[in-house]
Amino acid sequence: MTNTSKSIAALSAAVFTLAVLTGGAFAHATLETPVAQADSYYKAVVRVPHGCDGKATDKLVVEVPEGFYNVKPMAHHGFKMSVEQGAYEQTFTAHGKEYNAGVKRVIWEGGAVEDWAYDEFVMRGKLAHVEAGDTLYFKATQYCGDDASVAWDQIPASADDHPAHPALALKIADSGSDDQAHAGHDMSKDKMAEVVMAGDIKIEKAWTRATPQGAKAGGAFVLVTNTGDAADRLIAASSDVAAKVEIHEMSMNDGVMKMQQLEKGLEIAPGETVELKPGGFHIMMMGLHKAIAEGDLVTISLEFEKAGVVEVMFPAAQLGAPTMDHSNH
Ligand SMILES: [Cu+2]
Repeated sequence: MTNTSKSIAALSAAVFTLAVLTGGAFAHATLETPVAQADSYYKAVVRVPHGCDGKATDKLVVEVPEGFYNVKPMAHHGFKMSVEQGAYEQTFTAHGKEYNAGVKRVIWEGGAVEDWAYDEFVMRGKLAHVEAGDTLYFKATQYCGDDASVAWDQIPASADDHPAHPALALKIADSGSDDQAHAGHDMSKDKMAEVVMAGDIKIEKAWTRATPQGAKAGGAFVLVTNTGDAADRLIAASSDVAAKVEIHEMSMNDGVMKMQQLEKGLEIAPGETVELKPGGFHIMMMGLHKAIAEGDLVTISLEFEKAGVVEVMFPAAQLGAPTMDHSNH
């Protein structure tokens, strides 16, 4: 053990790990992209949704799982970054070179993520010695001063097991699967919709579309799946691009298409997938500050009653892509 890891172990033992937090009632620490293809490069974006019961997070330690190699962490503004090297269980080969050891732990410390804030910590590496169906678990611990921490280190015993503090799961997808098309891509380059998890809620295939100059409203669409066993509800949304964002329903009433705000939000029943699409449920951006152009990435925060607030990127398709009449806004 290195000196640093010894001091971390001592610190872990000494700190009071909060046990009052229970699963589902708050957002877990998660990976922004929870699915990737075997043997691909992967950017692990560790999302820290809150502090430790009111206290700011001043340190984050992430363990690099076996199967994720040649890891390079990204510096984080306001934090000092360090790494610990360790032996790989299996030899990793890249460009004809063999590696038997590398970064096994990344530490960001000395900064502050307030309890009311959200932050992301990033590392990049290569997935190897894994196959479709495998799950890699990134164990992460948030420290908040000397007397509080939250360890995200529990590995579910089965698919039905929902521990209170799950380790961050990365599912390895089958190369032919639909999931794979969304995984491992650099959003800014490919403008591909990402797969986002917020607690038990899975959000994917988000998209919006370009709006005509001067348009005051635009729709946004997404697939939302409740992977948990309690109903949740999409209750609100907001974005920097519009004065307000609402959850709408479009329905046929006495032969007339009507659009209205869902005052109580949109229920996502356990095990169900709800598609927000043109002509049905949709997210409505109202009072657009400027036109949305094809290829833009529009960030919308979606708020779920149980899963909490999650930021989702909506890539914009071309103007007029599957039409929807917003004339009654
Ligand atoms: Cu609408």
